[in-house]
Amino acid sequence: MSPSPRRRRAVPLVLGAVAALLLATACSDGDGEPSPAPPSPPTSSAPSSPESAGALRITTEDFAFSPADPEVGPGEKITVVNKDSAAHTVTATDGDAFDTGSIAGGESGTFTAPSEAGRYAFVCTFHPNMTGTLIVR
Ligand SMILES: [Cu+2]
Repeated sequence: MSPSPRRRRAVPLVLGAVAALLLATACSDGDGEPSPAPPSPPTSSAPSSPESAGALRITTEDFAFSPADPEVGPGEKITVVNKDSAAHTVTATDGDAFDTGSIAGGESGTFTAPSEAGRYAFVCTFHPNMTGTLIVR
């Protein structure tokens, strides 16, 4: 006689526990769906800061390029930041592969790397002792 009332009580307890588990599972599934998939869109969904997204930067400081031998991908856009007070340029010495034109002191400019792989010497047209080599992979 005594075991049957125990069973009646136990059944709704188990059902309640199962329901709670199902609810908890459903909740965590709902939370988990959007979060575990961040590595998929690397190129398309990053329009906010293209400059900081791995874009190469050359700095001119104390009448020198840093780095002096930047390595870039073909057609990559390069930002040149002039930290001197004098104007500088990043100008390809061979032909007209690229040229930032004059970048005033404290300003920045950009140029686009050639699409063909190779080594491209460049110079500041104002200060011929400022030289570097752009390496296009
Ligand atoms: Cu210069």
